[in-house]
Amino acid sequence: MSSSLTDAPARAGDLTSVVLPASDRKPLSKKELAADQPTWCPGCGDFSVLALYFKLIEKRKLWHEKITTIAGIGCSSRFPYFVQAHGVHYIHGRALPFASGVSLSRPDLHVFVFGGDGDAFSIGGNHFNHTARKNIRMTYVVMDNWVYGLTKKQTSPTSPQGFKSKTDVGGAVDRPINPLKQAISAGATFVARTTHTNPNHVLQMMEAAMDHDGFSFVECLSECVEFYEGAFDASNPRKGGVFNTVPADHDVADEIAAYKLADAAFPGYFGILYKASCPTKNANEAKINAAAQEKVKGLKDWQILKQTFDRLK
Ligand SMILES: Cc1ncc(C[n+]2csc(CCOP(=O)(O)OP(=O)(O)O)c2C)c(N)n1
Ligand code: SF4
Ligand SMILES: [Mg+2]
Repeated sequence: MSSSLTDAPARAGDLTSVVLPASDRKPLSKKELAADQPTWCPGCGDFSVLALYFKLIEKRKLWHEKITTIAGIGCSSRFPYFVQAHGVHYIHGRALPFASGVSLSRPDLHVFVFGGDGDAFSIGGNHFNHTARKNIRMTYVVMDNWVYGLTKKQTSPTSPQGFKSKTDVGGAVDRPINPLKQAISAGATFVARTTHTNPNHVLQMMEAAMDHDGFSFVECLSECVEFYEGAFDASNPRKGGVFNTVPADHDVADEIAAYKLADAAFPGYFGILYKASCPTKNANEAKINAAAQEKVKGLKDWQILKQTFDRLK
């Protein structure tokens, strides 16, 4: 691939070769990328994730037409509204199926999905497992605040036991899910964890996730200052907590070792826990499509249709 619009690694089927090389275009600025005034509460962790997404786009010289930002419903899922590029604010819990269609049909795009813990693991839980196991190429950043923010404080699948909410007035009784363990066991090929209070780390994780050829999942702790203030203080050195990075000798290809790290009690570990190389659904489907097209090479549409009808006789 010679003249890509971006400096990011070229991908199979890249459609950008007819457009000006990246060096002939000015990098996008935050001003050009920022759309609308974010409607999040002052101090919400989601601001930091958005700012770092802009930084990522600027740094990697991704042009408007080469990225798509997709989300479901929730405070965090308002994300695409605030990005001046193609994007979709879709149905609660259904961002991943929508993103899968985009990813499989447009191999030249970087597909980013943002959303909340409720969107990802409650109503969207099944989609999460299947998108992970199918290894569909996209980056999924879950802004985990351990609560339903938009609907004003209900228990979420990641709320710890004892958390008092409108749905558990006496404290949450059910055991929370562990997003990292769930991602690893579902078959995600890239699993990382970060927190909005460490901007450099967020950028590093999003960049590594973007470069992964497959389904890359990043759990980003993002505090809801309105309904779960202080939830992540134990992971924030500025609040007396500890920010432990994944040990330097951890083998990211070792699934069992990753699972053990993911199981550590809060504040746990931050960084890339797991990374595996395995064929994507994108690559597998591209092969099937190429083989099918080879069979009808040179035929007109009506001849292909006729062949199909003849087979049905
Ligand atoms: C089908 C459907 N069910 C329920 C809702 C109501 N609803 C909107 S957002 C939300 C949960 C939001 O929590 P989360 O995904 O954690 O995002 P946050 O607001 O915390 O960022 C719910 C239950 C909805 N919009 N659509
Ligand atoms: S309610 Fe919570 S998650 Fe929603 S914008 Fe406010 S602080 Fe952020
Ligand atoms: Mg939430």
